[in-house]
Order: sequence, then C-alpha cells, then structure tokens
Amino acid sequence: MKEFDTICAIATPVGVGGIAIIRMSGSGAEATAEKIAFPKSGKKITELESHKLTLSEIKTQDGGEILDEALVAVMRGPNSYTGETVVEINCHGGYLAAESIIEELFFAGARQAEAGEFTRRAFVNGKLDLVGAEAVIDLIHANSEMGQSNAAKILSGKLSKKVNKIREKAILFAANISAVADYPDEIDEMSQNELVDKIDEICKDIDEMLGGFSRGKIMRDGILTVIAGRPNVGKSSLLNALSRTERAIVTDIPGTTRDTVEEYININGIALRLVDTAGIRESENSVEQIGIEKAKENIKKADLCLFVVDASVGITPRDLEIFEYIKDKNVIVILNKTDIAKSADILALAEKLGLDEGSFVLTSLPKAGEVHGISELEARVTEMFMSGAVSKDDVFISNDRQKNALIKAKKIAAEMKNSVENGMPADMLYVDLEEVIASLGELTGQTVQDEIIDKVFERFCVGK
Ligand SMILES: Nc1nc2c(ncn2[C@@H]2O[C@H](COP(=O)(O)OP(=O)(O)OP(=O)(O)O)[C@@H](O)[C@H]2O)c(=O)[nH]1
Ligand SMILES: [Mg+2]
Repeated sequence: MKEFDTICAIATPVGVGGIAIIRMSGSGAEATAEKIAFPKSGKKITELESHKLTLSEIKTQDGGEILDEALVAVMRGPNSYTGETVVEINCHGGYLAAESIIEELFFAGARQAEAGEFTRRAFVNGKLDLVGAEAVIDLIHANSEMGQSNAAKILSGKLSKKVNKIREKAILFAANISAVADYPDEIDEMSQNELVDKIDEICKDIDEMLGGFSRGKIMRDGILTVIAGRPNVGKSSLLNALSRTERAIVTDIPGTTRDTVEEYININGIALRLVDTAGIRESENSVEQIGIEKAKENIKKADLCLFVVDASVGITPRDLEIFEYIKDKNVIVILNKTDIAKSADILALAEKLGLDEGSFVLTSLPKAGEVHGISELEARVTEMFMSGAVSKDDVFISNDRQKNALIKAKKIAAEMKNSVENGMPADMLYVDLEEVIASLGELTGQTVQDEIIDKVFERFCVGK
C-alpha cells in the first residue's frame, strides 16, 4: 500500500440538512482527527475500535471552543473505501458546522481533497478497478432505475469478471504459443484451424460485449428524444402529456415555442431527456428563426425523434420536408389530433409517409378533454430501445472509453485471424496477442496510461 498525505472534504451536498459528513483519508488521518475530536468515553481517537461510531466533542485547537457534537468513526486500512485509514465525522448539517470543522482539520494538517481523489486512491490501492470507479460516478449521477442497476452490477465486479474471462483466454493462448516455441519436441503446435477457432472465440466474446453498448449507454445517459414537426401540430402538448406537467406553453398560435424546452422523464425505468422544439417553417421573425436552427441542431444529436403530424390537416409539403430531414434517425411518427380528424384520412396519412404499422402512434392531446395514445407511445419507445428483458446477470459496457478498448482488442484479433488464414505461423502471433491482452487490461485499468486515468476521475465531485 502506498502512503499518501492526508486529504479531507465534506462528502455531503451543501445546504441545510440533518447531518453532514466530513471524510478524511491518509496516513495522518487519525493523528489529525485526534487534535480536534474528543470521544465522550474518554478514549483517544487512536484508541477507538475500527468501524464504530463514537460520540465525540469537536473543539478548536486554540482555546478548545466546542464547535459541535459529532459521531466519529475510524476505519483503519486496508478495510476502508480508499484502502488507507479513513476518519469520518458525522456532524450537524447546515452551512456552518461542517465548514468550521473542516477549517480546523486544515489547520491540523490535512489538505482539501481534489475532485475524485478518494476514489482515485481506492483505485491506486486496488480497492476497485477502473470500471468500478466509473460505476461509482455513474451511480451518483444515475437518473433511471436501469442506469442505477447497471452501475451497481459493474461496481460489484460483474463487468470486470466478463472482461477478465476473455483476457484469461488470450493469456492462456499466448502461454501455449510460447510453450510450443520453448519446447517444440514436447508440445504439439496448434493447427491452422485450431488457431482460427481460438481467435474466433475471443472475437465472439468481444462482439457480445460490444453488442451491449447501445443498451448500456442508454441505461447510463438516457435517450435524447427530440420532438419535431411543423408549428401548431401539438409538440408542446406532447411534452406536457409525456411529462405529466404543464412545462411548455401551449396555445393555438403557430410559432408559440421559440427556445427549446427540456424535461427529464422516466419510461419503464429508462430515462428520456425530452426536448420540445420550435415548429419548423420559413419565418421572418429572427427569434423564431434562431429557435428553428436550434431545433435542427437538436435533431442531429437525437437518439430518437418524435415527429408530430397534425392528422386533421393532413401531410403538407413542409411535413415531407421535415420527414426527409429526420428519416435516417430512430423515428416514431405521432399522428396527432385524431379526435378531430377523420379515420380514413389518418390511414391515408400513414400511407403517404410510407409508414408500416409499427412506426406510428395515434394520439389526441387536446388542452381540455381526454388524452389518448400516451401509453401506446411509451410502449413503442420501450420496445424500440429495450426489447427483451434484462436478466439479473446481464451487465453492459456503457461509455466510449470501455467501447474503444474493446474495439481496439477486436481489431487486432481480427487482423490476427486474417494473418493465420494467410499462413502466418503461430509463434508470430505472440506480439499481437499481447496487444489484445493489453487492450482488455486497459478496459479494467490493469494496463492503463495515466492520461486515461486522469480523464476518468475528471468527472468526479469533491468528497468522492
Ligand atoms: N383538438 C386537439 N387539439 C390539440 C391536440 N394537440 C394539440 N392541440 C391544440 O393545438 C394547438 C397547438 O398545440 P401546441 O402543443 O402548442 O403545438 P406546437 O406544435 O407546440 O406549436 P408551436 O410551438 O407553435 O410549434 C393548441 O391549441 C393545442 O391545444 C389534439 O390532439 N387535439
Ligand atoms: Mg410548441
């Protein structure tokens, strides 16, 4: 275990609350706490049993003025979050108690922890690997049940286990190749077919993990969903109906929405970042024009477009123009205002857009009156992004760093296969295999560069 200086931070959010927790970690954590914390039992901090909360008085170092009464726990390394000795002070919440205590700790020799520094120490000390550290931050920021559940599974080591299994296969493969090279008389060389089979197996395992990326990413980040269409078709009414709020202004004046309006919603455990946009048309009004440009930018970035059409008006050339712009995206077409449209017209609309039954949803979203079609739309979204149930053992890679490490490994493996098929002898594969092993190690953090580690911890907050 490496020895680091003593860091401390308030680990709970700023504001009024019942308690605040100050976290301190490092070789001097106990000695630093001892200068300001006095257990009511009469013992010293260094004499406390590990992992037990003890009621203590917190006093200033000069003058011994009481700052607070707090529960103090010493968690001696290596059985702590960071792997080194951690002291946590549970003091009263609010703006002042924790602030005054942490000032005393600075005075006693600790320094302010940087963002993510506690978790970084946990990583350096082998308490968690790199995907585990990423899972910690994903758990903190999770905005859906599915995101939370996938992050918790990664934190428990399920993803690393999967990666390590592939990595071990590659290591055994490499060991075999080098054994043949070292003892050619005792160990048989693998045939070309055997080599291809082994490489294929690795490729298949990697592909399976890569196949889960889009799902994992949606679990983590949610679905960026943009509501688009002509003015006055009912886009803002749709945002309000989906979010069960009156978030967006709805009027019968075309061009009501100018700036984008955003709302987070949850559909069956998946988060959607819903973005309502300005109705797209030619406009002389410069404010509206900016709104239309923003709408187009959002459509470009969207994971899903909800394209709203006014079924009571029918398909206009402008609708077709907008549809042309979005049709390569994941699109669900909403045929709205079905309460005031003729049913024959509605089917004609679907035909005109070349839609099959699965790609449109009928809705009616009048301001006063019954809303229809929302649960059908929700079911369609779930089906589109989460078809098939997620079992409790399924775990998915969820960020670009993880994906890129796998792509790198896969690319080298695919090249290896190609070389073998072109007659490359087994012993020449060793170097490439080492690279596959390294790329997989990069994913979990076993063989990773400092720069990448810095990037991972950049996203953390102070106190974690
Ligand atoms: N009868 C009926 N009226 C609707 C329906 N959906 C929306 N409306 C009405 O249509 C008008 C326009 O609705 P909005 O939701 O503001 O339309 P929008 O697409 O956001 O319009 P812009 O922001 O101007 O682009 C309002 O008067 C709504 O109450 C519907 O299904 N049936
Ligand atoms: Mg609107």
